[in-house]
Amino acid sequence: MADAVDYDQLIPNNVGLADDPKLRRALEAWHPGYIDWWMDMGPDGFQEAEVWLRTAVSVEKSGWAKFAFVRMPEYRWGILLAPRHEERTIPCGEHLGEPAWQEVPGEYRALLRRLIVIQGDTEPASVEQQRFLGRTAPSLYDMRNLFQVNVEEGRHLWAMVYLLQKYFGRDGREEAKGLLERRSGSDDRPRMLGAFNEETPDWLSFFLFTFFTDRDGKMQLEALAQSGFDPLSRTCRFMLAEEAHHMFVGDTGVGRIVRRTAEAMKEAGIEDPYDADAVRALGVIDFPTIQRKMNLHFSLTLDLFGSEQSTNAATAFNAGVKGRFREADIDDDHQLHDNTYPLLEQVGDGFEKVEIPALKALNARLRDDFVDDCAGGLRRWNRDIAAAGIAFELKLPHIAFNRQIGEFADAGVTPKGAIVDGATWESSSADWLPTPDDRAFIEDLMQPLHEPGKFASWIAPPRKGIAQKPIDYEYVRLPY
Ligand code: BYC
Ligand code: FE
Ligand code: FE
Repeated sequence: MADAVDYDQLIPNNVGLADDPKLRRALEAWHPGYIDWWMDMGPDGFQEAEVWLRTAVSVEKSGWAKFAFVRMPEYRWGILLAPRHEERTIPCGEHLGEPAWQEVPGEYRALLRRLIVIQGDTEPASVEQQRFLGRTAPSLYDMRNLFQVNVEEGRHLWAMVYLLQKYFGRDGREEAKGLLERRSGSDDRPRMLGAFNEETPDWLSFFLFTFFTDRDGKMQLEALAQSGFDPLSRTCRFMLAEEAHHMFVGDTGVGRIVRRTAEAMKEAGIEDPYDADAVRALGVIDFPTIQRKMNLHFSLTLDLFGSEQSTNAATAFNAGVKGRFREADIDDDHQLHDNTYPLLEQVGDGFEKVEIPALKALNARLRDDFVDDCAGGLRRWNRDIAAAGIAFELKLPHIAFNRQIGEFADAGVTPKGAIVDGATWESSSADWLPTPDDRAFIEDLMQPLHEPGKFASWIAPPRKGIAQKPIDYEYVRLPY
């Protein structure tokens, strides 16, 4: 079977590594550095634990994963591409309709390399950011989900390193090395994109990160899955299968925190969501704090889409190297020479949609698609708050709020979208973003719970376990 995954190799793969000794040597030479990085920067204190993890064993739609207890450093990080469609053509840009490339076109080599390196850089960055969270896991179930996400982000790094080493020769090998050298938050060698140098200090941040930032990952992977460079497309299509679980972890994680707060308030007869002292005394996280944390993670994630108006994005689309979200379903000429896109801009003391050339607005468009994709989660969370009879609604802040990149980088804009002067911003930002007090409260709350089936006071149990196992399954066997 052409797409069967070969697990007899040091590096499991379905890319015929056994028949490509040069590439195999390059990857095997990179492997020890990867393991060193994982031991240094991977889950701190849990490298010996046995974790109920899924490993991809096939790229078929059904039955692609198997579950087993694995120590994370022994996880079988593999190189897996979704099946090739022989007839696939380039879906956009000036090469529209031409056969997809199986090799890197010389003229787009630098462009492709840059996109692959940026994608690759985010994967280990997130593992670094989440490194200490195992210590404060609210349950074994949650700890297992964290580690599942971590090993898969590690595999996503392998996925990009494979492309670099197979298709980009010596510079690819250099870039692959660099991916193991940069560090999230480092002063001298930081990760490439802003949000990946921020901290993920607690589990509310982790769940918001997987809800928002992994969802940027999903959107970017969807756009790269449209690439005319077929190996990149196939790699991203397979990564998206794993990404769905990361989004599930975020969506249900925030949802369970929200549900627990709503239940606890109802039980205690507290109706005022702004009575933070009373709510916090119940051992749950008050909604305004959740909202402030959400404001932060949402705005950090929006910056990852780059400038709303971008010639880089136009170039990548024109070249057929990066498409739009669900390119094939969009009803236009897929070249965008004459199309416009309504871009939200600051006009005077308000915001207006201004039609600009669609080619220049591709980052804004993907960001808009992202915002739409977030709506389902918020709707579900708010339903649970309303069901408990509490008058509070979680809302995404305005897209211009707290931005560092693009159109709104210099604007002072409130979560509701009011434009304010610098002094007002400074004096009010504590209402909108997490405060040191919020942080201290949450840090205090994050006490580990390692008894199967038990959950910390601030989070509801999940509705069901993982892969048919019960909720009280011992998902992580700790070595002590
Ligand atoms: N921070 O035209 P511009 C994931 C730079 S997440 C720092 O505005 P462009 C994951 C930009 O590089 C998905 N720098 O933007 C999630 C450029 O620099 P140079 C990751 C930034 O290029 C959770 C300059 O500003 N994948 O997978 O159109 C866990 C002007 O660029 C930032 C990708 O992002 C920033 N936020 O778009 C684990 C896909 N934004 O070249 C994993 C690949 C922009 O002038 N990357 N800059 O020095 C891309 O498609 C594009 O590079 C970007 C930026 C969308 C990121
Ligand atoms: Fe990833
Ligand atoms: Fe992810």
